[in-house]
Amino acid sequence: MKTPITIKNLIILFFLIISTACTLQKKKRVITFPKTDLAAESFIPKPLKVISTNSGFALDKHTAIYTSKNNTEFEEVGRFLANKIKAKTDLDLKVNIDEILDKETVIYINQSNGINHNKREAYQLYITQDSIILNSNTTEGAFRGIQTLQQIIPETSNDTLSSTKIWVVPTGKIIDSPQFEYRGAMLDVARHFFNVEDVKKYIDILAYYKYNALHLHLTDDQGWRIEIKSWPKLTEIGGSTEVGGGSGGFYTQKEYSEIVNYAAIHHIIIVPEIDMPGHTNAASVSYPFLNGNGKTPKLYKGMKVGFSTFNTHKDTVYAFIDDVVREISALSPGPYFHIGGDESHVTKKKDYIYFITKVEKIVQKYGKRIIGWDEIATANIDSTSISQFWSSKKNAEKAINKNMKIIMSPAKKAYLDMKYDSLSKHGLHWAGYIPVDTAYIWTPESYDGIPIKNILGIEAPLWSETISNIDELEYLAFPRAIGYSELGWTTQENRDWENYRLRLAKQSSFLNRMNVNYYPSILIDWNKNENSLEKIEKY
Ligand code: TNX
Repeated sequence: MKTPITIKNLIILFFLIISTACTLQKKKRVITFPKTDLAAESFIPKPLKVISTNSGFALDKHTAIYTSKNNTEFEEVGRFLANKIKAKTDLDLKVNIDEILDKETVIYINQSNGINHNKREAYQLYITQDSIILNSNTTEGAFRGIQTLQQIIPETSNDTLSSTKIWVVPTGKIIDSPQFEYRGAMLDVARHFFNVEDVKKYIDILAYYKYNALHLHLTDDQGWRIEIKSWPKLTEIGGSTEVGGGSGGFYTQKEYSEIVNYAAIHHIIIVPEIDMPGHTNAASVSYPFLNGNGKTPKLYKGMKVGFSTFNTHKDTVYAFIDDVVREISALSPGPYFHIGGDESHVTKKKDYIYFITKVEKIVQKYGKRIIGWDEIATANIDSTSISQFWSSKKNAEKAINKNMKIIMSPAKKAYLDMKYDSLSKHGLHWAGYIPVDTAYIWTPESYDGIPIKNILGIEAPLWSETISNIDELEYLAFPRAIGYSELGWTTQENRDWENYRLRLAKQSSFLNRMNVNYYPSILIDWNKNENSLEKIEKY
């Protein structure tokens, strides 16, 4: 009697399988997607490799996001994506919910050791009709990958394809990794102060374009902008004014940590800069024993550079610097501490060299690597220290001879505070005008003969002598900062101005949605339906 029972069971099992398959089949909508082309999407920065498969993934209210099990950092990336999708489409996607069966489309964000790539931020995206799989070895990679994904979710749903609203994501495969490991922007909060909310908004936009560092120029002649508990007058006195005589301001340590944490959620490190031995008037007004230029320091509201210096001979000055570096380093998880070092025109050469070498050791004691403006390469410093190239080829050669890494910020190409043209409302032009094409068309990989093996990355500095609020900040930073993101991420073979300007034109919908006051350069045919005409009239 054994055999018939088995046959009966098999028959039951067979019908069970058939009926389940039919139910699943019934649930699955058959959607005929319009032909898509993933490779033609307006990504910025352009990924390394994009292959189109010409169909569509239906993002809709049934889509669920799943992230690698027991990995809270990946789960945070999933939630970050869900929030961004909500802001763009108003869809409320669930993250890591238990039941999966009735979900028709799924986004998986996977920690996978299978990405054969030595760059931490590498990721791969596989988009098919049913699923989007994002693989990366690291959380940073997953985070960069979801920026790419955000860029291909359309602004509007296609309501003719199905009874529910769906957003059609083009299918295909993306293999991506950055060319340079350091992709930074710098904000000068010393000449004019920008509050925590302003900095957070800047971070939001930078993260979307895969920046990974924000350098804060925290001190200068006109202002000291970060609380140092052991030296309270720095902010009390030194933080009390700014260029033009406004009331200045500063970050309490709590506020600075708020910026650091906000940046960390966006996988951006904060690079704190205490500029010295020059650009130190605000510190010397607060504590006159620091001063080394023989004059009585007074609060300064002008725009000149090069008149101030610390006294490089006093032990008390180095004890002061030790406290400052210790307090700031404890609040800054990133690996770098920027010591400035530029334009110390009233510091004797031998004193400058002595000073930089001593300060390098203080910074190293607190576990950080120094970055300094290109002049620091004139001192006797370690190959582990980093030179930020802004103008002197000679200093770059010195850095190369010392086997140092270099961050590329040539003023003629990468200074966000240079005017676009003679009509620009804000900005300076000592290094020239930098229209949107000039900002993009140059090769950091070989600029001024600096070999690529020495280049850590690129950074776009925004000095704030001529800007005092977020609208003015955005006017100078955007759209040029978008181009610098591509110079840092995308290889030279994949960059092309004519192609870039078309992709840049498409960024207006994101920039408008984020309420960014970008400069509507006439070199770009901004999408006409995005209120940009209104903006063009405004300028
Ligand atoms: C030069 S670049 C400076 C800054 C000014 C800037 C204005 C550099 C290291 N120093 O102090 O703000 O020019 O463009």
